[in-house]
Amino acid sequence: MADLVIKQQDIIERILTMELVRVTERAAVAAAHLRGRGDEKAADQAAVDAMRRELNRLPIDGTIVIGEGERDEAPMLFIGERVGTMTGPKVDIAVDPLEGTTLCAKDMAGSVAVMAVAQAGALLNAPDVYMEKIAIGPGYPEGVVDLDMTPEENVRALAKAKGVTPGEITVLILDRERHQGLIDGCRRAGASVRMITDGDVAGVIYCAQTAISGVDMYMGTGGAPEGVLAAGALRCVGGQMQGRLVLDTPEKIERARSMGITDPKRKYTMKELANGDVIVCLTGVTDGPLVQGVKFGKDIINTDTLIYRSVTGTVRRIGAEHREMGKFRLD
Ligand code: VTB
Repeated sequence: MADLVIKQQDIIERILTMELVRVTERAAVAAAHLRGRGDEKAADQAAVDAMRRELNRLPIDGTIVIGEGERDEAPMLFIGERVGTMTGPKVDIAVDPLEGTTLCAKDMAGSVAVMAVAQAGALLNAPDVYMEKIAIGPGYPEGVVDLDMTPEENVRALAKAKGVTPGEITVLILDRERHQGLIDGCRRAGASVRMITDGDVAGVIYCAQTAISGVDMYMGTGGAPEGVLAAGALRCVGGQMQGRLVLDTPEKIERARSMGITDPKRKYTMKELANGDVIVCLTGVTDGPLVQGVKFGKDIINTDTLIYRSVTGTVRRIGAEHREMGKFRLD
């Protein structure tokens, strides 16, 4: 994707920023009703339904470019679905109505409702496949780490750039068997490896908050949709990220080609994953390090949301008290 020059007409109306909060808030509340019930599908479907309803109320001409899969396998918010009132700006939308479905089903920390909105054409139109990812926070020279370097090389290069020993570097990695080589490599270089069971959108964002999270680098293979969402958020707070789709079957290569991806081995930079004016909005479902989960009081529902905007680098935290609990439950 060519580097987009942001023109005035391409800047999404600022007023939308607040409108988006409602979308992830509703999705988060819907999913939170099903926290800890052990039913990932039901929680995800509740979040999808709520998110779709709210999206269709927005004054936008929106297209889902990162969604819940293909039209035939996902009844709602599939790639290519049009959302909004069709009256406002033409935007592309990436959604993960419930990022960390397992975390929600088990009521474990870190599940969120997340979406990104950008000017049309600014988000990588990726199929729902895996993506190799590497991310670090701001303040490092461009290209200090790279997907094509070994884990040892990346750890050493990052330590050198940070002015610390490799032993002082912490790498965050999804706890999966496929990552054993990666984990071993990081440890061989002396790094500490912190594992997460799910939730690599937040995992990437942690890299930009090393002082709080203790995480210097995110590495590993996770969902491509999560990769695009994470790149959008990281662009707002600063940092570097690379992603490469895992297109390991002829079907996936063909699917990607039909979405405009001609080079299946292409390494995307953060800006190529999410370009232009991007707004990323994320509401906690369960408690986590980035945001608090939904709290159900007797008369009030509390939500905690972060909104990132790349064009200004603003991050807003919106704590909301919702008093229309009945409405929240029913509509
Ligand atoms: C990650 C993680 C997600 O999927 O992207 C992961 O961040 C990758 O897929 O929360 P596998 O579970 O197949 O390894 C999630 O766990 C769920 O979408």
